[in-house]
Amino acid sequence: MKYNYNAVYKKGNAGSRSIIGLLSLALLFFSVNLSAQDCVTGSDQVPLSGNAISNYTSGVFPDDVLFFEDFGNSPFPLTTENNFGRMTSPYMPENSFEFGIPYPNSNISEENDIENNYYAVVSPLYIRKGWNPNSLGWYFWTRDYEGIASHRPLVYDKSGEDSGAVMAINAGNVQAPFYQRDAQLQMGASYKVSLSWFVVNSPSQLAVDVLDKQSGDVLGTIKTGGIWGASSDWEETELYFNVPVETEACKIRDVVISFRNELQQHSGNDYYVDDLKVEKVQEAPLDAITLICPSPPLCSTSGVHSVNLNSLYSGTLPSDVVLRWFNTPNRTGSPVVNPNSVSTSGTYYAFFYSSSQDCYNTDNSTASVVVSIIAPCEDGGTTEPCTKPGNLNLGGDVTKVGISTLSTQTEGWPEMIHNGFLALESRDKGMVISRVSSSSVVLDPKEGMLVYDNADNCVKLYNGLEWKCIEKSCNE
Ligand SMILES: [Ca+2]
Ligand SMILES: [Ca+2]
Repeated sequence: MKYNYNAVYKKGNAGSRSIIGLLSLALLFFSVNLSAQDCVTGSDQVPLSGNAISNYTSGVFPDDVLFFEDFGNSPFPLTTENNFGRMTSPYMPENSFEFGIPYPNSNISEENDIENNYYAVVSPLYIRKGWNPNSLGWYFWTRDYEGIASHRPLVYDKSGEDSGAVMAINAGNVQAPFYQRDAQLQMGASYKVSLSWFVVNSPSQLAVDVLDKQSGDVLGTIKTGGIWGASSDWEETELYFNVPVETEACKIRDVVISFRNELQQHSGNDYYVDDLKVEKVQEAPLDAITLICPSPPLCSTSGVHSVNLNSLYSGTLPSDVVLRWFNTPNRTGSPVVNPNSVSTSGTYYAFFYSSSQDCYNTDNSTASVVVSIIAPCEDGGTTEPCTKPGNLNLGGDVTKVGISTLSTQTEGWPEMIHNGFLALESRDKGMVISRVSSSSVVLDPKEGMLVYDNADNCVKLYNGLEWKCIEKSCNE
């Protein structure tokens, strides 16, 4: 369809003009019912850009690299306090590989030895230090930095530094994920997943799943080749996937990219991974997979439960014209009262309306959008997220410290507020917390830290892993 708006108005047609001539101007204004096609010329339909779903907004993707992981460096010198250089990863999924606690911090040999289904982020040169020195029988990971004899050469991480860390994984019979991260994909784009892996004990095979964050659906899986003999050097692997172009039925944005063991085998299947990277690329090889579309979500945790119909208009409004929306193609019933915030699923039909001419561009609109409002997940998706005021009547310790701008404080303030440390009081002033250009400028943030992010216009909380806007949700 082409939409070509000349924004030319004409009033009436030849037939109606002959009637007009017999009528007074006032009568004309109130009684002549212009046919819709006479109201706006150039087109009879309103150009729209697709349908609307309440938990989806097209993203902005300034960075081509979604994430890169080199696992940093093991602490040095090696002590029992720092687990002999062994570290955990915040991206190890729950209920998957467990941290291989070294000896003597743990007396469990499976943990010390990073046995099947255990892992550690650690420099390969330091692994042996976590072994029980009286039980080195199963020690096979690599020669350690003290140079104890082994038939293997020293294995360094990808950085080549002594303390450069890898994720050491002892895979078993379960196709367990060992590293997974949230990411936002751009529809129609192509991505490259690259990783380096060193098979200490063969055989091994890895896979990467792309999961829909909302539904958990696996949208695509890409596998490395299998390695059937121990590596003599790092294996560099590049895997690719495409994201389908956006359609009314297919919207992908928030995903989880999950690296996992592909080979279901206890024996062998032990390896290091390093330099995991996911980045957008101009194009993928011809044999790259394309993600499938996720099933529609049953409920939404996005906090967005309405859509703006007017935002779907893709043209330039002719002068003197506003958009009006109806639930029927022939404008029966009343126009939608607040099209900027529609919270009821259904099909909505668009019309141009000229208030000065009091007419619509057509009697039968085929310009429609299907609105899908995804209920919030709280309470089975039946109610909006809630907030509740704190209970001030619980008793307990009083709040001893207060800062007030009032010349006369409220009687009993701040002791009347229970179990607090510090109370602030003002009739007309707010508390101002640190305002930063972006939360990313905060070096080494601490869990529980708060800032106001000027770029995202929200108060953000650092949860120990990432900064997140504080949003409306139930206090339970
Ligand atoms: Ca590394
Ligand atoms: Ca194994």
